[in-house]
Amino acid sequence: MSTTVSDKRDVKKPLLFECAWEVANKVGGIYTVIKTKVPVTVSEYGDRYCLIGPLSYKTAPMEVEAQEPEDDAVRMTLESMRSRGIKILYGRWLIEGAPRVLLFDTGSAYSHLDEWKGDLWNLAGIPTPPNDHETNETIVFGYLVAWFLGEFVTRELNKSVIAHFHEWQAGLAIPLCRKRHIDVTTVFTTHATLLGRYLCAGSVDFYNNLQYFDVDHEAGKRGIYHRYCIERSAAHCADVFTTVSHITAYESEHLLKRKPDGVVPNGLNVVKFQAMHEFQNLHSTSKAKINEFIRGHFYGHYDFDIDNTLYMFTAGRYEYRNKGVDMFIESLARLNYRLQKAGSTVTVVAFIIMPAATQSYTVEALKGQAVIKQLRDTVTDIQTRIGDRIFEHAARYSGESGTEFPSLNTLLSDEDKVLLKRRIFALKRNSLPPVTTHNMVDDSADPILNQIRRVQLFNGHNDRVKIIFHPDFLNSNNPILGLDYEEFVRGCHLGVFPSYYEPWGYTPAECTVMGVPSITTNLSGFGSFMQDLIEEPADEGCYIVDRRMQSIEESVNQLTEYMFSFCGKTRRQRINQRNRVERLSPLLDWKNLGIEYSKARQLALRRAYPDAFNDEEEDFEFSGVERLPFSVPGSPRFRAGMATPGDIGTLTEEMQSLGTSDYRGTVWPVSKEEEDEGYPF
Ligand code: G6P
Ligand code: 1S3
Repeated sequence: MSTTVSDKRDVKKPLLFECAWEVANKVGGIYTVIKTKVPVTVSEYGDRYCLIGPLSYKTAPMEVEAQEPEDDAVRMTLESMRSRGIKILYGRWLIEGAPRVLLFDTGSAYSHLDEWKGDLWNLAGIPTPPNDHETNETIVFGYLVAWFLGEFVTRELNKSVIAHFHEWQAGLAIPLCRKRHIDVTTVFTTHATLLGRYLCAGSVDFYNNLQYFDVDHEAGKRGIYHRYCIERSAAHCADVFTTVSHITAYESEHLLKRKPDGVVPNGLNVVKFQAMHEFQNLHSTSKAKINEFIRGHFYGHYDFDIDNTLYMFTAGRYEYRNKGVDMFIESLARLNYRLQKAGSTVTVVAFIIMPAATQSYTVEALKGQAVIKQLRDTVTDIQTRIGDRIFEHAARYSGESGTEFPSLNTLLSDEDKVLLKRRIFALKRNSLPPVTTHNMVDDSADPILNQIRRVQLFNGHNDRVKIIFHPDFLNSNNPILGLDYEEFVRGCHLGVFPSYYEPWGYTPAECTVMGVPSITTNLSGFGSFMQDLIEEPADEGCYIVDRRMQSIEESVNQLTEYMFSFCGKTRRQRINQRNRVERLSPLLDWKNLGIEYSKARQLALRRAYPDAFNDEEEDFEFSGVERLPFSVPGSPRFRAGMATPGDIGTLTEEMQSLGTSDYRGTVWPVSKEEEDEGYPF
C-alpha cells in the first residue's frame, strides 16, 4: 500500500505532519477539530509534531510566533524553498500545546500554477478550469506541501514520516506523494464529501439513493467535477482513509468509492469544573445577559414573564436544509400552536444564529437596546437620589416618634416622575418586535425569513413562541446580543440541531460539554454516536430525532413533541437535566477520542513499513492519552460493549485483511446482490 517501502526508517518515534486548510486559519468546523486536538497530539508526539497550513496574513500574525526551525532537515528544506521565492512562516501556533506550525503563502507560488495544472492533468488526469479560485488555491497548496515533504524526506532518512491530511482542500498532496514515490505514509480524513453536501442541499432523497448516484454525472452537473476528482484521488491514494462518523463513512463508500478504514470521531477539550454548581452559576449569569437583550428587543411588547421564558437556539453555517433550519421553524410553529392550545404561560424565544449577507443592524434592533439602556440608567439615577433622600432624612432624625422614615411621596420627586414617564413613553411602538436583528442583503429571497413569513411567527402578543434571527456571528463587542458564542450557549436552555446533512456536528457536542441539553438527529454523526453509546439518550438530555426511518411529517412531530415536553419541565427538572448532560462530556473528550487518531496513524505505519511490525507484542502502543474514568454518581447507562468511546473504531490490519472495516454503516437496507458486488475500483 505504501508509496515506497523503506526498512531503514524508525517507526517507533515517527514524525507527524498534519495538514489542513484551517490550520491557524478559522473557516469552519475543521479549525475546531485541529485546534482542540492539538494538546492530546502534542502530548503523544511532542516536537515531532508539526502542522501545515496556508499562510493567511489576516490571522497568522496574531496566532503564530515566528521561529527558526531547530531541525536541520526542516531548516534546509525551508531555505531551499525560500531561495525559489516561496514565502513561508514557521513557528509556534499560540494555542494550548503550542505546536510547531508551517504556513505556506500560496500567493508566492502562483507563477507555477499553470505548470502544476498541466502536471496534475498528466499525472492524475485531473482537469482544472481556469477561474475556480478555491481549486487554484488547493493546487498551489498541494504542490507546495508535496514539494516540502519530498525534499524533507531526502534529508531526514532515519525517522518514518506520517503525513495526515484533512479534507479535499489539503488532500491534493496525497496523489502527488504517491506518484512521486515520496517516502511518507499518508492518512486522509474527510469531514464531509463534496457531492454529499451538494446533493443534500438540493431536494434529493439522499440516503435512500446513495448507492445509485452516478457520481461523475452528478459532480459534472453541479460544476464540481474537478474538485470531486481531487477529493476522490486523495481518498484512494491515501494509505489510510478515515472519516468522522459512521454515517459519513457510508456516504464516502458510495460517493468516493472507497470504504473508509475507520472512523475518527471529533472531540473537544473538556474543562471540568470542580463542582457542578459552578457551571450552573454560569448558566444563570449568561442567561441574565440574554434577558437584558430580550427586554430591549421586545420593548413595547414585553408582556411576558421573563422568569418563565425558555431560550432555544440553533446555530451554524447557513445551510438551510442541511442544518435542518426548515424543520426547526416548522416545528416552532407547531410548538406555538400546542402551547397556545394548552393554555401554557411559558414563552419560548427561539434564536437562529447563522451568518448571512447583511448590510447593518436594523434601526429598530439598535433602538430597542438604546431605549432599554436609557430606562435602566434613569432608574439607577433615581435609585441613587432616593437613597440620598432616605439617608439625609435618617441623618437629620430629630427623635420625634413616627418621623423616622420620609413619606413615600417625597421620595420620588416630580422631576424624577417626569423623567421616568418620558422613558416609559419612549418604549411605545406600533410595530411588532422584529424577527431579524440585521438588514439582510436579500431579504425577500432569504429562505429562513421566507419560511418564518410562511408560518407567520411574527412575535405577536399571542404567540407563545417568539423568533429572533441573528444573521451574524456572536461577539461580546456587538452592540446587540453582545455575548461570545460560549456565553450565549450557556445562557440558553436547549440547543436544537435537526440536521439532514451533518457529518459530525460540533454544535450539539459543545452544548453537551457545557451542560446544555440538545436535540439532534440520527442523520448527524454526533447524534448517531451518542445513540450508539447511550441506552436512553433522551434521559440524559440528548434528544435524537429519527430522520432516517420516519416521514418528514413524523420527524417534525417528534421534534415538536420534544420541545413541547421540555417546556413542561420545572426549573428543578431543568437543573437536574443540565447536570446529567454535563456528565456525558468525557465521552467527547479528546483524552478519550484521540486514541482513534493514534490507531489510524499506527495503521498507516504498518501499511507503509510492514516489516517493521512483525511481532504481536509490538502491537499498538499508545502513550500520551489519559483515559477518563466515568466515576461520577448516577452516570448514564451505556450500551453493552460500548462503554469506552475509544472502542468504537478498531482499526486493525487483521480486520482489513478480512475485508471488513470498523465502521458500521449497516442501518440502510442493502440488497443481497449489492452486498456481493465488488467495488468498482
Ligand atoms: C442555575 C442556577 C440557579 C437558577 C437556575 C435557573 O441552576 O444555579 O440558581 O435558579 O440556573 O435555571 P433555568 O433553567 O430556569 O434557567
Ligand atoms: C464539517 O463542517 P460543516 O459544518 O461544513 O466538518 C465538521 C468537523 O468535522 C463537522 O462537525 C461538520 O458536521 C461538517 O459539516
